[in-house]
Amino acid sequence: MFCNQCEETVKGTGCTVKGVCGKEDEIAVYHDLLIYLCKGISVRNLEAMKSGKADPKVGLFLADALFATLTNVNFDKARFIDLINQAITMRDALPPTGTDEPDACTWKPASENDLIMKGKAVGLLATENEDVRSLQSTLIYGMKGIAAYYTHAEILGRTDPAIEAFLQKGLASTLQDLSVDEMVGLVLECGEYGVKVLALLDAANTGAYGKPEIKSVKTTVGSRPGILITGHDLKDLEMLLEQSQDAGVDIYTHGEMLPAHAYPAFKKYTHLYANYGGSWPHQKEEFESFNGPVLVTTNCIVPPKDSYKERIFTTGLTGYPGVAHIRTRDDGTKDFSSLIEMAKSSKPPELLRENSPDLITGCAHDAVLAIAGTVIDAVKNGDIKKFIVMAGCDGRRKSREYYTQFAEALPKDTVILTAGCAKYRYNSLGLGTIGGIPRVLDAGQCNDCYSLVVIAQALAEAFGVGINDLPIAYNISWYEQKAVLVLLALLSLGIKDITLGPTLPAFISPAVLDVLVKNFDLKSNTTVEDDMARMLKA
Ligand code: FS2
Ligand code: SF4
Repeated sequence: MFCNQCEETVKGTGCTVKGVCGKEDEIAVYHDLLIYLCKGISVRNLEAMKSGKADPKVGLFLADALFATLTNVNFDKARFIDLINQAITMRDALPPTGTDEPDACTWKPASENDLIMKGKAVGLLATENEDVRSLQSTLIYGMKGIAAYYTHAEILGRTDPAIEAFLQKGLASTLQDLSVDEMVGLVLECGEYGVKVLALLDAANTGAYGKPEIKSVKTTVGSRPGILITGHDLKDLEMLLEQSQDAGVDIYTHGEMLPAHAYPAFKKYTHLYANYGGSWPHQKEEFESFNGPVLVTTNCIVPPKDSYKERIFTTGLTGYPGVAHIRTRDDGTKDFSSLIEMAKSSKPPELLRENSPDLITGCAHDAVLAIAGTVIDAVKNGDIKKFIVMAGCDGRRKSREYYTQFAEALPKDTVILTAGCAKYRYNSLGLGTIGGIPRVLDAGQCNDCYSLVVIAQALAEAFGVGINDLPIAYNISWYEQKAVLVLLALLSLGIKDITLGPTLPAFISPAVLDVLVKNFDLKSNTTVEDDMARMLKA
């Protein structure tokens, strides 16, 4: 195996024996093979579009397949073999493009061992040129981000054929001999589609559940048994709330599900009780002490301990061997009765921390723009000197303490704009308010970085300046491929001078980094003191 797609990759170069995430060599090889087959499907379906013979199911299948290979989503061999078989069937049902098709369009396995052999042959290192590999990887990882967000939007009934077509164009492009300029163009186009898919998901979430309202969420525990729900899928939360409302149990959010409390549609569920725990790296301790069943709706699942494994349920594209999986019925519904029954006989959750503060969330674009006048006045009269976008992911590494220290060290006339699970590094520090405006404005999940862009664009308009002339600095933390997409989306909007950490992606070659530095002034984070001084400069 060779995988370098996340920030925690071994030695900052690549995982070669087993992933730090827990991904076994065999699963990594299946990931590579599945993506290879997706390239073959894309070549054929793009050609079939010209004669009206395209398969309309291809776009969503590709999105699901790419999403399944994202970090910390699915570790289940059987599910990948199933996806690989589906990919071969789908590809072979499409008309061949000619007699000189790429191997990805024609290769067939004779045995399960062939899957392994082929997956090993078509991995990342099959591309010898370091810069080509870097640009193709950046594109594929960005598209994994598109795929994840697109899947969520589709679940809520929002689709966009242009996004599906881009996934196919991007995948097919990696089988072509393109110039560096053409590959850079595709990476930037991926960022443009990133903006589109973030907007689509924003419309899907707000269309289904209303516009988030600024909300203070408690972090205490009740006396009834609970079900913990983590991940990003609001539809799963809705179905769980609906099915559990008279069961005598409470529903707690975890990780990226915290912002769900801000959606008006969930207010009627009085058993949506509190948020329990923090970001994904802490789940081993938090799932243990929760005592009740845990529903994992997306990434990030960490290989579970035996002590609580039987209380974990995956759903959607997530999976882990030996963990119960809740399937989606043909009509899109799910049956959560097994979790609910388990919860009824579970002990209530244990309190994680005495006096842990409430967490403020729901500061998405509509909620913040509703108080835009107050925010603009605070900037004009100098009460707010700078906004710092500290969005993205959390992770295991000790070096991420940088983000807590940075937030603590920020002067009191600064406001943090956040989204994603990175927020747990500083959303309970009690940083206070400025004229009633929380100093940590949490727009929501990582996809709600879209809200931060909308807020920045509205401020730029209000002040009559360009987006890079606003008093906003970007100190982004990344971990997985959705953050790669969010970064590309920000770059496509022309946002410059972004600081990225805690380390730069291993898949960015020195030459590609040079392009990013020259064109976008992208920087790696350094020390709290140096970065603070640079970012607070007028
Ligand atoms: Fe955090 Fe993990 Fe949102 Fe990422 S919960 S790192 O996948 O998606 O952010
Ligand atoms: Fe390693 Fe990250 Fe890939 Fe897991 S996802 S194998 S930790 S690079």
